[in-house]
Amino acid sequence: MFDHKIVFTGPMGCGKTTAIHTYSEVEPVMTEVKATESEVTAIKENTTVAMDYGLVTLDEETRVHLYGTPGQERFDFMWDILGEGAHGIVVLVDHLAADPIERMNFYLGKFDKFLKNVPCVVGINKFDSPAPHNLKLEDYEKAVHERYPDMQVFEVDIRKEEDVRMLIMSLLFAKPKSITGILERLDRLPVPKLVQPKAT
Ligand SMILES: Nc1nc2c(ncn2[C@@H]2O[C@H](COP(=O)(O)OP(=O)(O)O)[C@@H](O)[C@H]2O)c(=O)[nH]1
Ligand SMILES: [Mg+2]
Repeated sequence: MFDHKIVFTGPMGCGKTTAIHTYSEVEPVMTEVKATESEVTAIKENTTVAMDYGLVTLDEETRVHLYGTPGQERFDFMWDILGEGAHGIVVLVDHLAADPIERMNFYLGKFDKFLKNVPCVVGINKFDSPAPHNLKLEDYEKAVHERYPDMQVFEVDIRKEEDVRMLIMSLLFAKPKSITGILERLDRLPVPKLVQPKAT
């Protein structure tokens, strides 16, 4: 069995918990509590305090563990814990935020130390409603590619299973980022068994 760890990150309300709910085949483990801080209650009733967790089996050999980082900065310490050993990182962007590119850059920066070895994709979520700005997908791409020329940027509706799947697949099939990445991947691939030559 090959286990992959994919981390969803991004600011509060970008859709991390929704992504894991949409795709997990087991009842997701959530550490949601009733929000009390005004910065949170202004946005939603519940908030994730430690992490979200879900699991999906792609085939008989491959499982993907899905983790969502907590939204609030006072749980920053969890990000390094979740980033460690990740095989892919999804940065989700709330297109409806006032300053989505600044927020996206902030999260890319937070995970930057992992991005040398670990593939990352950006998912721009909530494209379905009018936003308080005129940003287009190309604007997000331009901002990402200034710093990470190979990183893929997708428009997604994270409530749709196929969109979550696309993000995960693009990470699992991304080309390795470094020798460390190649070695890690080799570790997870089935190695063909050597056939002993028959004695003649
Ligand atoms: N309009 C719209 N709402 C969405 C979309 N994705 C998620 N939401 C809603 O956004 C809210 C916040 O999502 P949540 O998953 O809790 O965000 P988290 O803080 O990143 O875990 C929820 O009420 C979702 O139903 C989307 O693509 N479009
Ligand atoms: Mg959440």
